Amino acid sequence: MGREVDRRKDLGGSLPVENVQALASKNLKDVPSRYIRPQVQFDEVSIDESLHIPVIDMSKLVADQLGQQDELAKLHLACKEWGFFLLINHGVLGEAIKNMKRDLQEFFKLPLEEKMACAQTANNIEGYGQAFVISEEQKLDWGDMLFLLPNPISQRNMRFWPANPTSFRTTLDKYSSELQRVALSLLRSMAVNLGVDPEELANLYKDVQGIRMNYYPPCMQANKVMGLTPHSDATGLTLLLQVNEVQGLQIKKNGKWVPIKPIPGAFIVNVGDIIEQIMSNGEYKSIEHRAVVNQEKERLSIAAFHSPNLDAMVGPLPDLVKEKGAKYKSITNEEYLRLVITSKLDGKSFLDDMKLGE
Ligand SMILES: O=C(O)CCC(=O)C(=O)O
Repeated sequence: MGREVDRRKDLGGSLPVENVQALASKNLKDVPSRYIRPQVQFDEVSIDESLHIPVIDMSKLVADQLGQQDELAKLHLACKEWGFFLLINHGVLGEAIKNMKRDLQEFFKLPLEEKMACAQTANNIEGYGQAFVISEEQKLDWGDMLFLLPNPISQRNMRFWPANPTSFRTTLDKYSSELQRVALSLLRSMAVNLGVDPEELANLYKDVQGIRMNYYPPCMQANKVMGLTPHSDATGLTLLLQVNEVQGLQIKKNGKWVPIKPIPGAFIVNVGDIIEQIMSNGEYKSIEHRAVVNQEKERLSIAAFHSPNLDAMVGPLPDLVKEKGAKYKSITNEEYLRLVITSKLDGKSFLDDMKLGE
């Protein structure tokens, strides 16, 4: 086990809590109170059909393509005004996506004891379980997850990678490298838009990738529980894939929750807190989002998070603070990750803590 793995292990973990898939299979009429959030049913959900999340065509972002400038401008606006967009023509092989969806569904179908072979261990962020549980009192999410760090490859901790289904490891290896490639390419386009060196920025992000695979069981009291607590992603750039046909992602826009309807085959991309801070000094937006639960059907999603290297500084890029001054603090990514992992998910409060006074 390399030094970096040990450093990651020390970053902290989450308190162990009951497996939600097993709990849901009991078909309890009343969900335990730790999952009940009575206010959820009163949250305002937008039904405004005119609110269309931007769609970015990745094939047009590539240099010398017809329409490149227009697509770059669309991407810039999407990052500034939405912080979220759908990505089409991304070039990820359909086969890699299909296999990932299939193997993940197979994994979650396994008996609990088999899935527990990949269970989280104390003080470790990887494995099967839950994240961001820091107290015995806090409300819990109606979902389980498998979190793995496929990159850097040299520091993979295979102890947490499912051996069943047998193709899982090869499938995730392929999927993660494809997504890493897409993320780096998008980051280069964002760098062009922000006026910073694309290769310098891509270099910062070339190593660290985490993949969170979510399983939200159905719930009879779906309107009173939350699949995933409202949060903004503490990382850099997220590529999300909805695995089955069940929708549940909602993003906060103009004070309301807007349900996101994915285009088949597209990724849902969002700017994370580090891009809000490290790249754009507040110009791009890392938007709060959440996952709601379906009353009858299970829902699965896969979020691939891309972050700067552990030794990088998390803070505004020097080129961007010359005129307006830094709006956020700068700390090492290692210190930053430790803070994130040992905090409770709580909207955008974490990013607020990184803000410097006006
Ligand atoms: O399940 C979803 O649609 C959202 C997942 C997500 O936000 C996450 O894993 O951080």
